[in-house]
Amino acid sequence: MAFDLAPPTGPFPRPSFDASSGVVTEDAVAAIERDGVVCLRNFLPSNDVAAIHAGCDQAQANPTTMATTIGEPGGPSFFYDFNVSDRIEAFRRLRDDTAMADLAQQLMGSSMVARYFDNLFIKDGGGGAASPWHEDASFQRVTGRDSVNFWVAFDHIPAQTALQYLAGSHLRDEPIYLMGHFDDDDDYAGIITQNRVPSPPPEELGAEFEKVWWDLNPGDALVWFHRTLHGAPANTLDQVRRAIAYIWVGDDAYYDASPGYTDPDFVDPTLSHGDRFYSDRFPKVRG
Ligand SMILES: O=C(O)CCC(=O)C(=O)O
Repeated sequence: MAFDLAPPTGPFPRPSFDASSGVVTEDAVAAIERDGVVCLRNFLPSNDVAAIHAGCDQAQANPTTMATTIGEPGGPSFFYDFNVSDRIEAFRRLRDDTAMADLAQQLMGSSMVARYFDNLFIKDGGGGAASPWHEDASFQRVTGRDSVNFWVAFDHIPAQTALQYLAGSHLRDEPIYLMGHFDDDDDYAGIITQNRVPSPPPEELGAEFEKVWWDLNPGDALVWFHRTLHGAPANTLDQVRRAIAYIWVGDDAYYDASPGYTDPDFVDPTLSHGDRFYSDRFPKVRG
């Protein structure tokens, strides 16, 4: 079965769940446990989105050394940077003053939640780079089940440019697939290889699992486990596509101090290999 990131067509394969109250139903918890991903509607009130759009402009105008911009000069770019919530108030508020950590706690079924990092994504319209198939575990120093990516949309994101997931792929009983660079023209050397294996070709992944996706409005969110395989096509719309991912960990999360690096490499020398994943650097925010 051919498998790629072509925009999916047809009805959405899965329901979505309202998150405006800051609490979700047990059905939403069952969905993420089964599929490894769940779609939450109305997580962020739409009148909060304007401040966030300004925050995106601010982040892009002031990139850190961790930032990457993929694309030819003058063409559409795919920009991403990290820990914007540490320096831009709109993203700090989104992290600290919303029900995000509560929802992450509920979806993981965890007694505690700790903060790991955040990752802002800005894809210009008009094409540019895709987000290749990957599992977030390959970019993290976390083993165990409880690491979720809470990804919030700031624009309308139709199927044409939506994230796609392989439902149930988080349950694979096999090593993590090695981290691959989002930029086809770039590569990694010296990355963590312990307990990791090269990723099989995408068409082999696609043969095993059902592909799922949703159309999103600004303020909707997708939440998935770090072992769920996912990717997204290039943004071929004529408008920008902005989103941020906050990474939260729970009870079943352990620090991976393996030699090598991740991109970027958020380390904590006070933690030893196999320690529960929380510390001053990665603070507990619930429990
Ligand atoms: O927004 C995208 O296209 C990429 C998001 C993603 O892959 C991630 O957060 O892991």
